[in-house]
Amino acid sequence: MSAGAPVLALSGGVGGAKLALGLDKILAPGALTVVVNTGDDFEHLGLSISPDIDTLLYTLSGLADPTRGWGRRDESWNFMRALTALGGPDWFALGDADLALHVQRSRRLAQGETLEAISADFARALGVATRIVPMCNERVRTRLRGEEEGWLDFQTYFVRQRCAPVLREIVYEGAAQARPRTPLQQLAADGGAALRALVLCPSNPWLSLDPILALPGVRAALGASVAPVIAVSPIVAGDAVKGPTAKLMREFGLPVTHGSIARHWRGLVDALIVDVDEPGLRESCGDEVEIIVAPTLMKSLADREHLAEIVLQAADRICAVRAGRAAAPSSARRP
Ligand code: FO1
Repeated sequence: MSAGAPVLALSGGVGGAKLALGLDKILAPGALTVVVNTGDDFEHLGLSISPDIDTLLYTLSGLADPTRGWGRRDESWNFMRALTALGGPDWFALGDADLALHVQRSRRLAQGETLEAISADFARALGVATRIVPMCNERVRTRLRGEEEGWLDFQTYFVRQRCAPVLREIVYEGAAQARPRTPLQQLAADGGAALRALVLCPSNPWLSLDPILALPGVRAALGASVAPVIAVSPIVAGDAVKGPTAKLMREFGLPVTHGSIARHWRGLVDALIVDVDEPGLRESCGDEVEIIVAPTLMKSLADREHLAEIVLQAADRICAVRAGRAAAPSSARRP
């Protein structure tokens, strides 16, 4: 299939951005659209912060800090030093160059512009051809109920309390009232007929992708997609690569296995890419789902591009099989 055919990816967090970079590098400029989670967004110091949009923006523009995965590389921290000296909150680190982006976004939002328009301008300004689209423009907030702590905002849980609270419940406040942005509306309208692939990046399903699927019509659109839906499991060597995925799964009584991820995506995906096979994985996926065993730990750029190739090859294979079937009598694809 041509490198120019459009691909839609859903992503959030650092892990998702890694695969998005691999897709960005192997596809033609502008072929990739990434719909990004905004459930992590919050207001801090009077600024509107959109961490998952920024992580993707910095990752695709080569500005991301390679160690942390979030924020910019080669940062200076004069602002944080001065803020702390004034008794300001120091738990959420804002580098000097990163701060400029938050100030500019906040200023433009306050003038009534949309997060979508601002994000598109930032991508252009940073030379990113891939379309970076927030899942919606309305305020949606992932909130978590800790066993001891009660309800927490996402960044309070994730950064301030370093994911220590034992989670009992997750809600995506505002999702039901939000309007999914154009790529998702397009998917609902045409079933992704023009898409080469629809990719669920290896983000935390519960924290980074479910907010997107919680928007009206998105889960149904995914389930009805004629484009192949390819998911990459965020579990590697029986654990999460980074962040609270494994801990969250244990707290929800889920085995930290690809089987749990497969059950979470059951009925939505056509292929699941895992680092190792597991007994019973096929049953967890549901019939007709292809299980692909491939290296999913992305340390280098080559790893990111290689995994992206595997994702697209899976999609092309599924398309070819379907095209072949189209000649034969039609068969129901998914239960
Ligand atoms: N994560 C941290 O663990 N500590 C921080 O101080 C921190 C600051 C920060 C600033 C800007 C930004 O865009 C992201 C930042 N993150 C920080 C990461 C952020 O909390 C997470 O990347 C997402 O919310 C989870 O995917």
